[in-house]
Amino acid sequence: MSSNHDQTSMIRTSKSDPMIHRYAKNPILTPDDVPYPVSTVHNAAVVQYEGRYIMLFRAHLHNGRSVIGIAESDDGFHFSVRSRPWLTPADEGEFAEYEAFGVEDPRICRMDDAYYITYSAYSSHGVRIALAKTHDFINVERIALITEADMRNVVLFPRRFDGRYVRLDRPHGDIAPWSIWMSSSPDLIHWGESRRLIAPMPYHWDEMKIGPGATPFATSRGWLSIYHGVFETMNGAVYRLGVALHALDDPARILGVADDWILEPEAPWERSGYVPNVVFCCSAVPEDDGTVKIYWGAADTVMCAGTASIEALVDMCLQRGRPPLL
Ligand code: BMA
Repeated sequence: MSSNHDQTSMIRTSKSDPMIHRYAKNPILTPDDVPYPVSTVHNAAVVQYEGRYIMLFRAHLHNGRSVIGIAESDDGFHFSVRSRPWLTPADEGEFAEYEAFGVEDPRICRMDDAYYITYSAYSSHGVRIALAKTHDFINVERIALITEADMRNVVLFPRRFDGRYVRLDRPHGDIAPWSIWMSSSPDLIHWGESRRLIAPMPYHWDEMKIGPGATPFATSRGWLSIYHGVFETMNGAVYRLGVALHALDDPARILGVADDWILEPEAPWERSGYVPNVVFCCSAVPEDDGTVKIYWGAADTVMCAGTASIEALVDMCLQRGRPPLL
């Protein structure tokens, strides 16, 4: 057996030994668990807060527009939903104009004892990203709209680099394939120094488009970033998850992008639902035991969770990589 084969088998073997071990009682949250009328529960962000887990999830109301609900858990798998949505479209000012069609796909980043939330704000002007902040997951303060239209999937890094905040973002224009970009800011409000970091790879599982997923987290060998990639088939798009590693001191430097996906729609509730064949990740929670809990929306209808070995994900980026840009 070659050493390369050894590495491969250590990283990933078969469907019976996958990169992400699905929680046995998936889905972990469904519309039936929500005490107000919703038709979906998906694309949720989870963080640890005061020894518990908080989930901010997206839910479609019965008018087709999305709000953000909140749920809490002791173990990261059993969540109970609070009686009212946590973030609904603003009813006055600039945010009201840009959130009129709904708020979607939150990501949470803990930094400086605050929890920052980036979310998609939809309106007749298009979709752009808004930034909000909370200290207690009760009160929430909107800070700024931090992109123009045609931007989704913004995740913040949880520290500054040379004094600047850094985010991964995903502009969607007409010319270049939809890719993962990076921008930086002195104050979280004004962003620039944008550059393209990782592009979809032609004739690959993510050839149609990619976008940031979970808030990146630090490992001893780099920032681990779980992203989504999309392949267009004769039967519609398939959303899968991939993983990339960024240098600890400079996240613009990509150390590896795993060639294979780490999760694809397999379970019945991932293959059918509101939008079939979708696994879409907005958060990952690293644990002290070397595992990471990964959360994904399944078929834009329910929430699922699984665990993975952090070392195995890092190995996959470094040992079975592909070029970030072509
Ligand atoms: C993307 C976003 C996500 C959604 C996904 C699959 O473009 O709209 O919110 O989960 O499509 O439908």
